[in-house]
Amino acid sequence: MERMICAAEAAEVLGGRFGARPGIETVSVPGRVNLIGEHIDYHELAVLPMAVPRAIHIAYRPAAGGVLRAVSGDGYDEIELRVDADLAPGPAGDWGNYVKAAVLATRSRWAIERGIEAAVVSDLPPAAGLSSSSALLTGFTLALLRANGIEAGFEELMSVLPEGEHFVGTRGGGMDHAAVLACRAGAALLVEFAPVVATPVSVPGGWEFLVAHSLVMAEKSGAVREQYNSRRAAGTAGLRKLGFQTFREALAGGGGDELTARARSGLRGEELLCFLHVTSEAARVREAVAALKAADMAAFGRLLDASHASLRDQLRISTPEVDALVEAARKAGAVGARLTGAGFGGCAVILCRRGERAEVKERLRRGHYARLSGFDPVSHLIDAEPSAGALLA
Ligand code: NG1
Repeated sequence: MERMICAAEAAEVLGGRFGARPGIETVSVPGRVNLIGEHIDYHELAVLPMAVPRAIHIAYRPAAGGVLRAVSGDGYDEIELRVDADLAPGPAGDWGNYVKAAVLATRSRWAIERGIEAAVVSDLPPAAGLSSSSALLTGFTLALLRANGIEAGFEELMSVLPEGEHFVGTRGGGMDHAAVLACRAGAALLVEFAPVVATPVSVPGGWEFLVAHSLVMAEKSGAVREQYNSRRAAGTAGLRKLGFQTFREALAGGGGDELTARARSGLRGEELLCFLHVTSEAARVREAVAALKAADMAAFGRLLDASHASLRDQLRISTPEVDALVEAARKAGAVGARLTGAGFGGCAVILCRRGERAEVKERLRRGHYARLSGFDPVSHLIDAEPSAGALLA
């Protein structure tokens, strides 16, 4: 039986490390799985993520003198900094970078004086494409704001969090922050940008999603970061060569064959491939939202498959391990499957008919995972019930 980690455990860790004084509050931020719309949020195109029932829980209490001290239940190094200090990033992969990013994001809009004592526990697998980094950044931002008596809303938070994440070095978009804040239980979230608008779209009762790990860590704060950023740069370079300022402008005429022909005659190599991924994925998001609203599971499944093919062949962010997992999921009875998140490892999102998910999991376990070492069913197969974001939990 899966053991759920909860906020009370973070409070225990906090009391154990910093003393059991009163005044402890908690904030829980879920991870998210992106159903469709991959590597397009940073081009300000709409995406369709959903929060998952795994989260980062932070227990905190205001601390005097502007000092922030944080411990993690997973044994990472303790962090201590001043909330008014000049903060520079530490080594890539250091969890303190996300805490510093939260301080800077908060300070970019609000005046804060109090620090916090904080403890973090999590059952969200890291580096899996499930947004553990954005959940950490968002959680510390909310804790700092609340400890300073500031209650911020969705738009205000969205005005600082994506930019805050750039401190860590990834030129990502705002999908993750929107999802971990604003998802509703039972629904996916259509996130549009400039301006940011988040609209829940109910997941039909007959659908179930499964998240399965490829067992390859997608450590985006490490080497993969350059790869990730290069896809964004190539897409933007292609866009400019064709004379557009934004992808929305490029797609304003409806996209389709005419735009594809123009790209094929004007672009080559990386720029062409990235451009074609972005424009085709934008169309798939539109169709996926229509399929979700119409409860057309077969159409949604085909769109997942087509998205995977584009991520593998055009954007080239899949790996043999993720391709094998996606293939195994389809053979195991999934209606559709694709890589989810930043890529270069991480997870697949798998669509199943209600009642068949357990069987799909069992087949993956007996077939695909039996050949691999390091498989742990609790961390690597997640029943992705559509969950609530931090502002709605
Ligand atoms: P994950 O899967 O959390 O690494 C990253 C970006 C998203 C988006 C996806 C790809 C961050 C914080 N997250 O997500 O904005 O671009 O990749 O669709 O940069």
